[in-house]
Formats: sequence, C-alpha cells, structure tokens
Amino acid sequence: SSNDLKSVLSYLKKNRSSSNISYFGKAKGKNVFIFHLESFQQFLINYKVDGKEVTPNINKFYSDSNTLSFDNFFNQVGQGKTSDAETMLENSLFGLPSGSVMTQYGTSNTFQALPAILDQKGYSTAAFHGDVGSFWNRDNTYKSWGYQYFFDDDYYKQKTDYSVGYGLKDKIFLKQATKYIQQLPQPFYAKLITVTNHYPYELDKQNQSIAKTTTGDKTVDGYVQTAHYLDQAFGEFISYLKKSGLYNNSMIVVYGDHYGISNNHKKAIAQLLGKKSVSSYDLAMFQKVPFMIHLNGLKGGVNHTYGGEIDVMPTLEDLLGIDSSNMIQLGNDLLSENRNQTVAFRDGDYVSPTYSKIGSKVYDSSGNLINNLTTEQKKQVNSMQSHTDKVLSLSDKIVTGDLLRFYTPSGFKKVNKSDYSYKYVDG
Ligand code: GP9
Ligand code: MN
Repeated sequence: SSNDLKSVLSYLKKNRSSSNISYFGKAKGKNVFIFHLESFQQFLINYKVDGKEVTPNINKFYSDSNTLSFDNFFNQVGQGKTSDAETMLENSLFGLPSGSVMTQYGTSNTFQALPAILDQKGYSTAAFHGDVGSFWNRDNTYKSWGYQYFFDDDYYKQKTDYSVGYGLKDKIFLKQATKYIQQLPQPFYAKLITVTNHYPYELDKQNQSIAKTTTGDKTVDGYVQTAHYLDQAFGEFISYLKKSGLYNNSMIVVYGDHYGISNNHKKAIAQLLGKKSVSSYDLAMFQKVPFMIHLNGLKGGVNHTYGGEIDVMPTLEDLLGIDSSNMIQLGNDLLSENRNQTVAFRDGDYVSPTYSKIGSKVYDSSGNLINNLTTEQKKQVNSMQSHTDKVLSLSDKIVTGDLLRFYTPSGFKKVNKSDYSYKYVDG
C-alpha cells in the first residue's frame, strides 16, 4: 500500500549512508564485468591442499594493487541461493523468507535494477550463463531488470562432454562467451554466471588437476577440485581481457554467491579449517564470500568493513558516479565512511565488528559466547537486532507488495518488459 511505501521512504531517508567522495565516479563510463564465482567461499582465498594453492589466479587478483578486496563480506542468501545473490547484487533487495524473488515475482514486479539504470545511461547490458534460460526464471526476470541481452545455453555450441551438472563447463562457457562480448557496444555491463563449482562438485578426469581434500566427507572433498577448475577458467578469462584490451577499460567485479559447504558438514569444515570443532560463530564466519573490484588506477588493498551482498549495488553506483540517494535500495555503500556494519542474514541472525547474534546466542568479535549481557551490551545488541528485522521486513514489503510500481525515482524510466526478447535466432 502507499502507507508501506511511505514507511520505506522515511526509513531510507534516515538510514542511507552517503557515498565516498574519494571514490565517487572513479569508474564512470567504464565497462563493467560482474564475474559470478559459483558457491565460492572466502576461505578458499590462499587456501592450500598438499602445499598447492587451490585458486592461484583468484589469489593473485585478490592481492593486485589495483584490486579493492573485502575480507568481511558475507553472503546473505536464503532458499533462493544464486537467485537471491543476483537479486541482492542488482537490486539491493533481499531474497524472501522462503522461495525466490526471481521465481515468484521476477515476471510480474516492477524493478529498478542496475542493468536498467545503466541502460538508461547509454550502456549495453548482457547476462551470460551456460544453463537453460528458464532456471530461476532468469529469462523473464532479466527483462524486468532491463537486460538487453541474455546469452543462455542456446547461444553456445554444445557437445556431449561440454557440460557437467547444471550446464556448460566454465572454461568452455567463458571461451564461447567472448565471441558475444566482442560484439557488445561499449560501454557495456556484462554479468557472467559460472556453474561448474556447484554441488556435487563433479568434474571429468582430464580437468582434475589438484588433489581432493581428505576429510572423508564425500560431498565435501571434491569442492577444492571444482574450485581449482573455476580458478583456471577465471585465469583464462582474465588473459582474454588483457589480450583484448578490455582489462584496462573495465571495472571487474568478482564475487562468490553463497557457501559451497553447508552447515551439515561440521566435522569436515573443522578439518578444512584446521580446528578441533566449529562453533555457531565459526559457521557464521564461514559464510564469508569474496568481493573484489578491480579497476585500473584504483587504490587497492584489503578493506575490513563488514558488509554483504545487499551492499554491492550502492557501492558500484558510487564508483560509477551514479547518485542513488533517491533510489529504493536497502544496502549501503561499502566505501562509505559512516556505514552501519550490521550484516543481516535472511534468518534474522546478524554479524558485526562488535557483536554477532547466531540463533539465540550473542558472541563478541573474537567468537566468545557472551552469557550475561551488560546493560550497555543489551542496548547495542537490541539496536542491531532491530536494524536487522527492519531491513528484512521492509524488503519483504517492497517485494510482496510490488511497491516499486508506485515509485519511479526522478531520472529513471520505468522498464518496459516487452522491449526485450532473448530468443536465439540461428544465422
Ligand atoms: C543454475 C545455477 C545454480 O542455473 O545458477 O543455482 P543454485 O543452485 O546455486 O542456486
Ligand atoms: Mn549458486
């Protein structure tokens, strides 16, 4: 209702953090790549098996002097998994308490997504994925989000051994995607969704080039092997970008969408981390995923701010020089100086640099359980909880009430879904 919209707008007015003037517009007019690392967790960065780096190319990228990396960046997905990550990244709205925004509302709702915003600023916009276009209702949702092109599996040459699990193997997918990337008018916004590093982490023999881990947990031990393959695919793609010159005039954003190893595998997780056992706090920290931004001339380094997927869109807008102060977005710029660092999980738990609430328990920043909260601690914890509850419930209102249909920010044109068609036409 319009009252719900009012409460959203008044919340945002008080709580949206401002952009950072030393970063604002640094990537203005550049091409943008969003490189989706499937099921890729932060612990893989610089992780070794038998003394061998699992992800040498991603590690190098992480530490590059022109890469801004975040080491307290959390996935915030719910049941919608990849689709929740996409929804957060490109709309700064959360997934739902159950189900998926893209599946349930992607076709019908009004959105003001990043591709649409950039389209209206003269960008061409394209998504690439080696699975069927209908998975997670992408083929409809992407129209609502303003994607001009969606290169789904129909656009790539298929052979029997080209695919594993959900779709084309990453190396084959990325290699074929370059053919379309080459033709995109610049500046462009291109999202590439990989898939090989997906449960159950299967890979053909000739692509296995690192040993499995030896926890004895069958669903866990192949994970580093497909992650290693994904890393090689990433490395090949970066080489292509360098060769084609795109590396120097693009902002390259790389992120992991969600955990690859679920909390059902506590014993194996403890072994991977070299611990005797893992606490609920350790498992919450295990939800960290990479978030990195590479841009020629950008002052890189590891930023320790606490944030998550909901914060990506305002961060990218800041770098792209887009004023988003009148947009309905629930995250806040990771580069902002006075941002709220409470990271909401979809189940109502949260983590922060001071206290974290997991289940019914509160932990300090070293992971110690706090049994009796002081009055001052109680005050802080309550305020972080109410922030968490508030952003989640506002997001649910926006999505389930389709509130964005009642609010068009000045300077933004409502997306017309019938402008788009993604059908592959041969020849
Ligand atoms: C399939 C892929 C997998 O197209 O994106 O989604 P997930 O199972 O990770 O949510
Ligand atoms: Mn996924």
